[in-house]
Amino acid sequence: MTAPQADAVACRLRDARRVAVLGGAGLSAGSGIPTFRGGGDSLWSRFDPMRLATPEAWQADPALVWAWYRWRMALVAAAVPNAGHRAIAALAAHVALRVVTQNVDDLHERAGSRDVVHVHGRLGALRCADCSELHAAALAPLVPADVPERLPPERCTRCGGAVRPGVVWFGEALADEAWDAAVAAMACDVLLVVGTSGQVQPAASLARIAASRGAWVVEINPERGGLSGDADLHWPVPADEALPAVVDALGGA
Ligand code: BV8
Ligand code: ZN
Repeated sequence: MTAPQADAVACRLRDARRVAVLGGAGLSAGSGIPTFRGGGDSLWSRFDPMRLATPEAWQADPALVWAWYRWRMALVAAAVPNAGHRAIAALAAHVALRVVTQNVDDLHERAGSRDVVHVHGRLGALRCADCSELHAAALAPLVPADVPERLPPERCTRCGGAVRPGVVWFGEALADEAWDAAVAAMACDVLLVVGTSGQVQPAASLARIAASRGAWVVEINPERGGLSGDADLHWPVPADEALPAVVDALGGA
């Protein structure tokens, strides 16, 4: 028997011409990637974002920042997509779907989703902090336990500058191309807001943009958060439970 919420979402999806997902760290929690906020092993309960995820932190201590991101790259490399990622990839067989994520991992892509918009960049999209040259990730593989607490950044092959992770830090502008694609995706009939606390702007404003354009918004998150007020339905279950149930209700992958 499917949950009534799964049937309600499937019913909306059947009538939708365009569908979007706005995802956050909760989607990858089921793959063992820690979320940012909240208790347990969340990142910001263990680390100070101002010392690790700002341009000022990079200026002050690039070895510390680089080591922290190498540790996170190793966590992601060791993780596999969960049933939530796989269900989103499967949904694309049923509806015209755009995936917008705040996550910097590649688990959607590895689950089979195409054209994922990463509004906060990607861990693997390395670039030179000085000349912006892109650097394909030809880094030595690491396991999380082996990443030292400090690690000099790789050097740019063009100018010798330090190579930085391709993520958007606090105080940095989002890439125009990603932001424009995200806003365009919000012109949808149904928006699935999955696993985000809605604390970080401007990404959090995307749900309001979709709602103001007439989208029906469902929030899939065990907790209520900053975007609950924009949702027509709050479904308080983990993503890797809810999303496969929606695909089942639609008639399988
Ligand atoms: C900018 C780096 C301007 C990448 C990240 C005061 C008020 C308003 C705004 C501001 C303010 N002061 C400063 C700002 C702006 C600031 C901001 O929003 N700050 C907030 C926090 C106060 N924003 C910025 O600085 C942005 N840039 O504004 O630029 C500008 C313009 C022109 C020129 C120059 C500058 C840039 C923001 C980028 C931030 N980057 N990190 C990295 O290292 O990864 S933030 C970090 O938060 C991640 O990137 C992440 O993507 C993002 C959002 O977090 P969530 O994904 O929502 O994750 P969270 O842990 O919070 O929540 C997880 C949720 O999952 C929870 O709700 C939980 O219940 C749920 N969950 C758990 N398990 C499950 C689940 N759900 C479903 N299933 C489960 N199993
Ligand atoms: Zn360079």
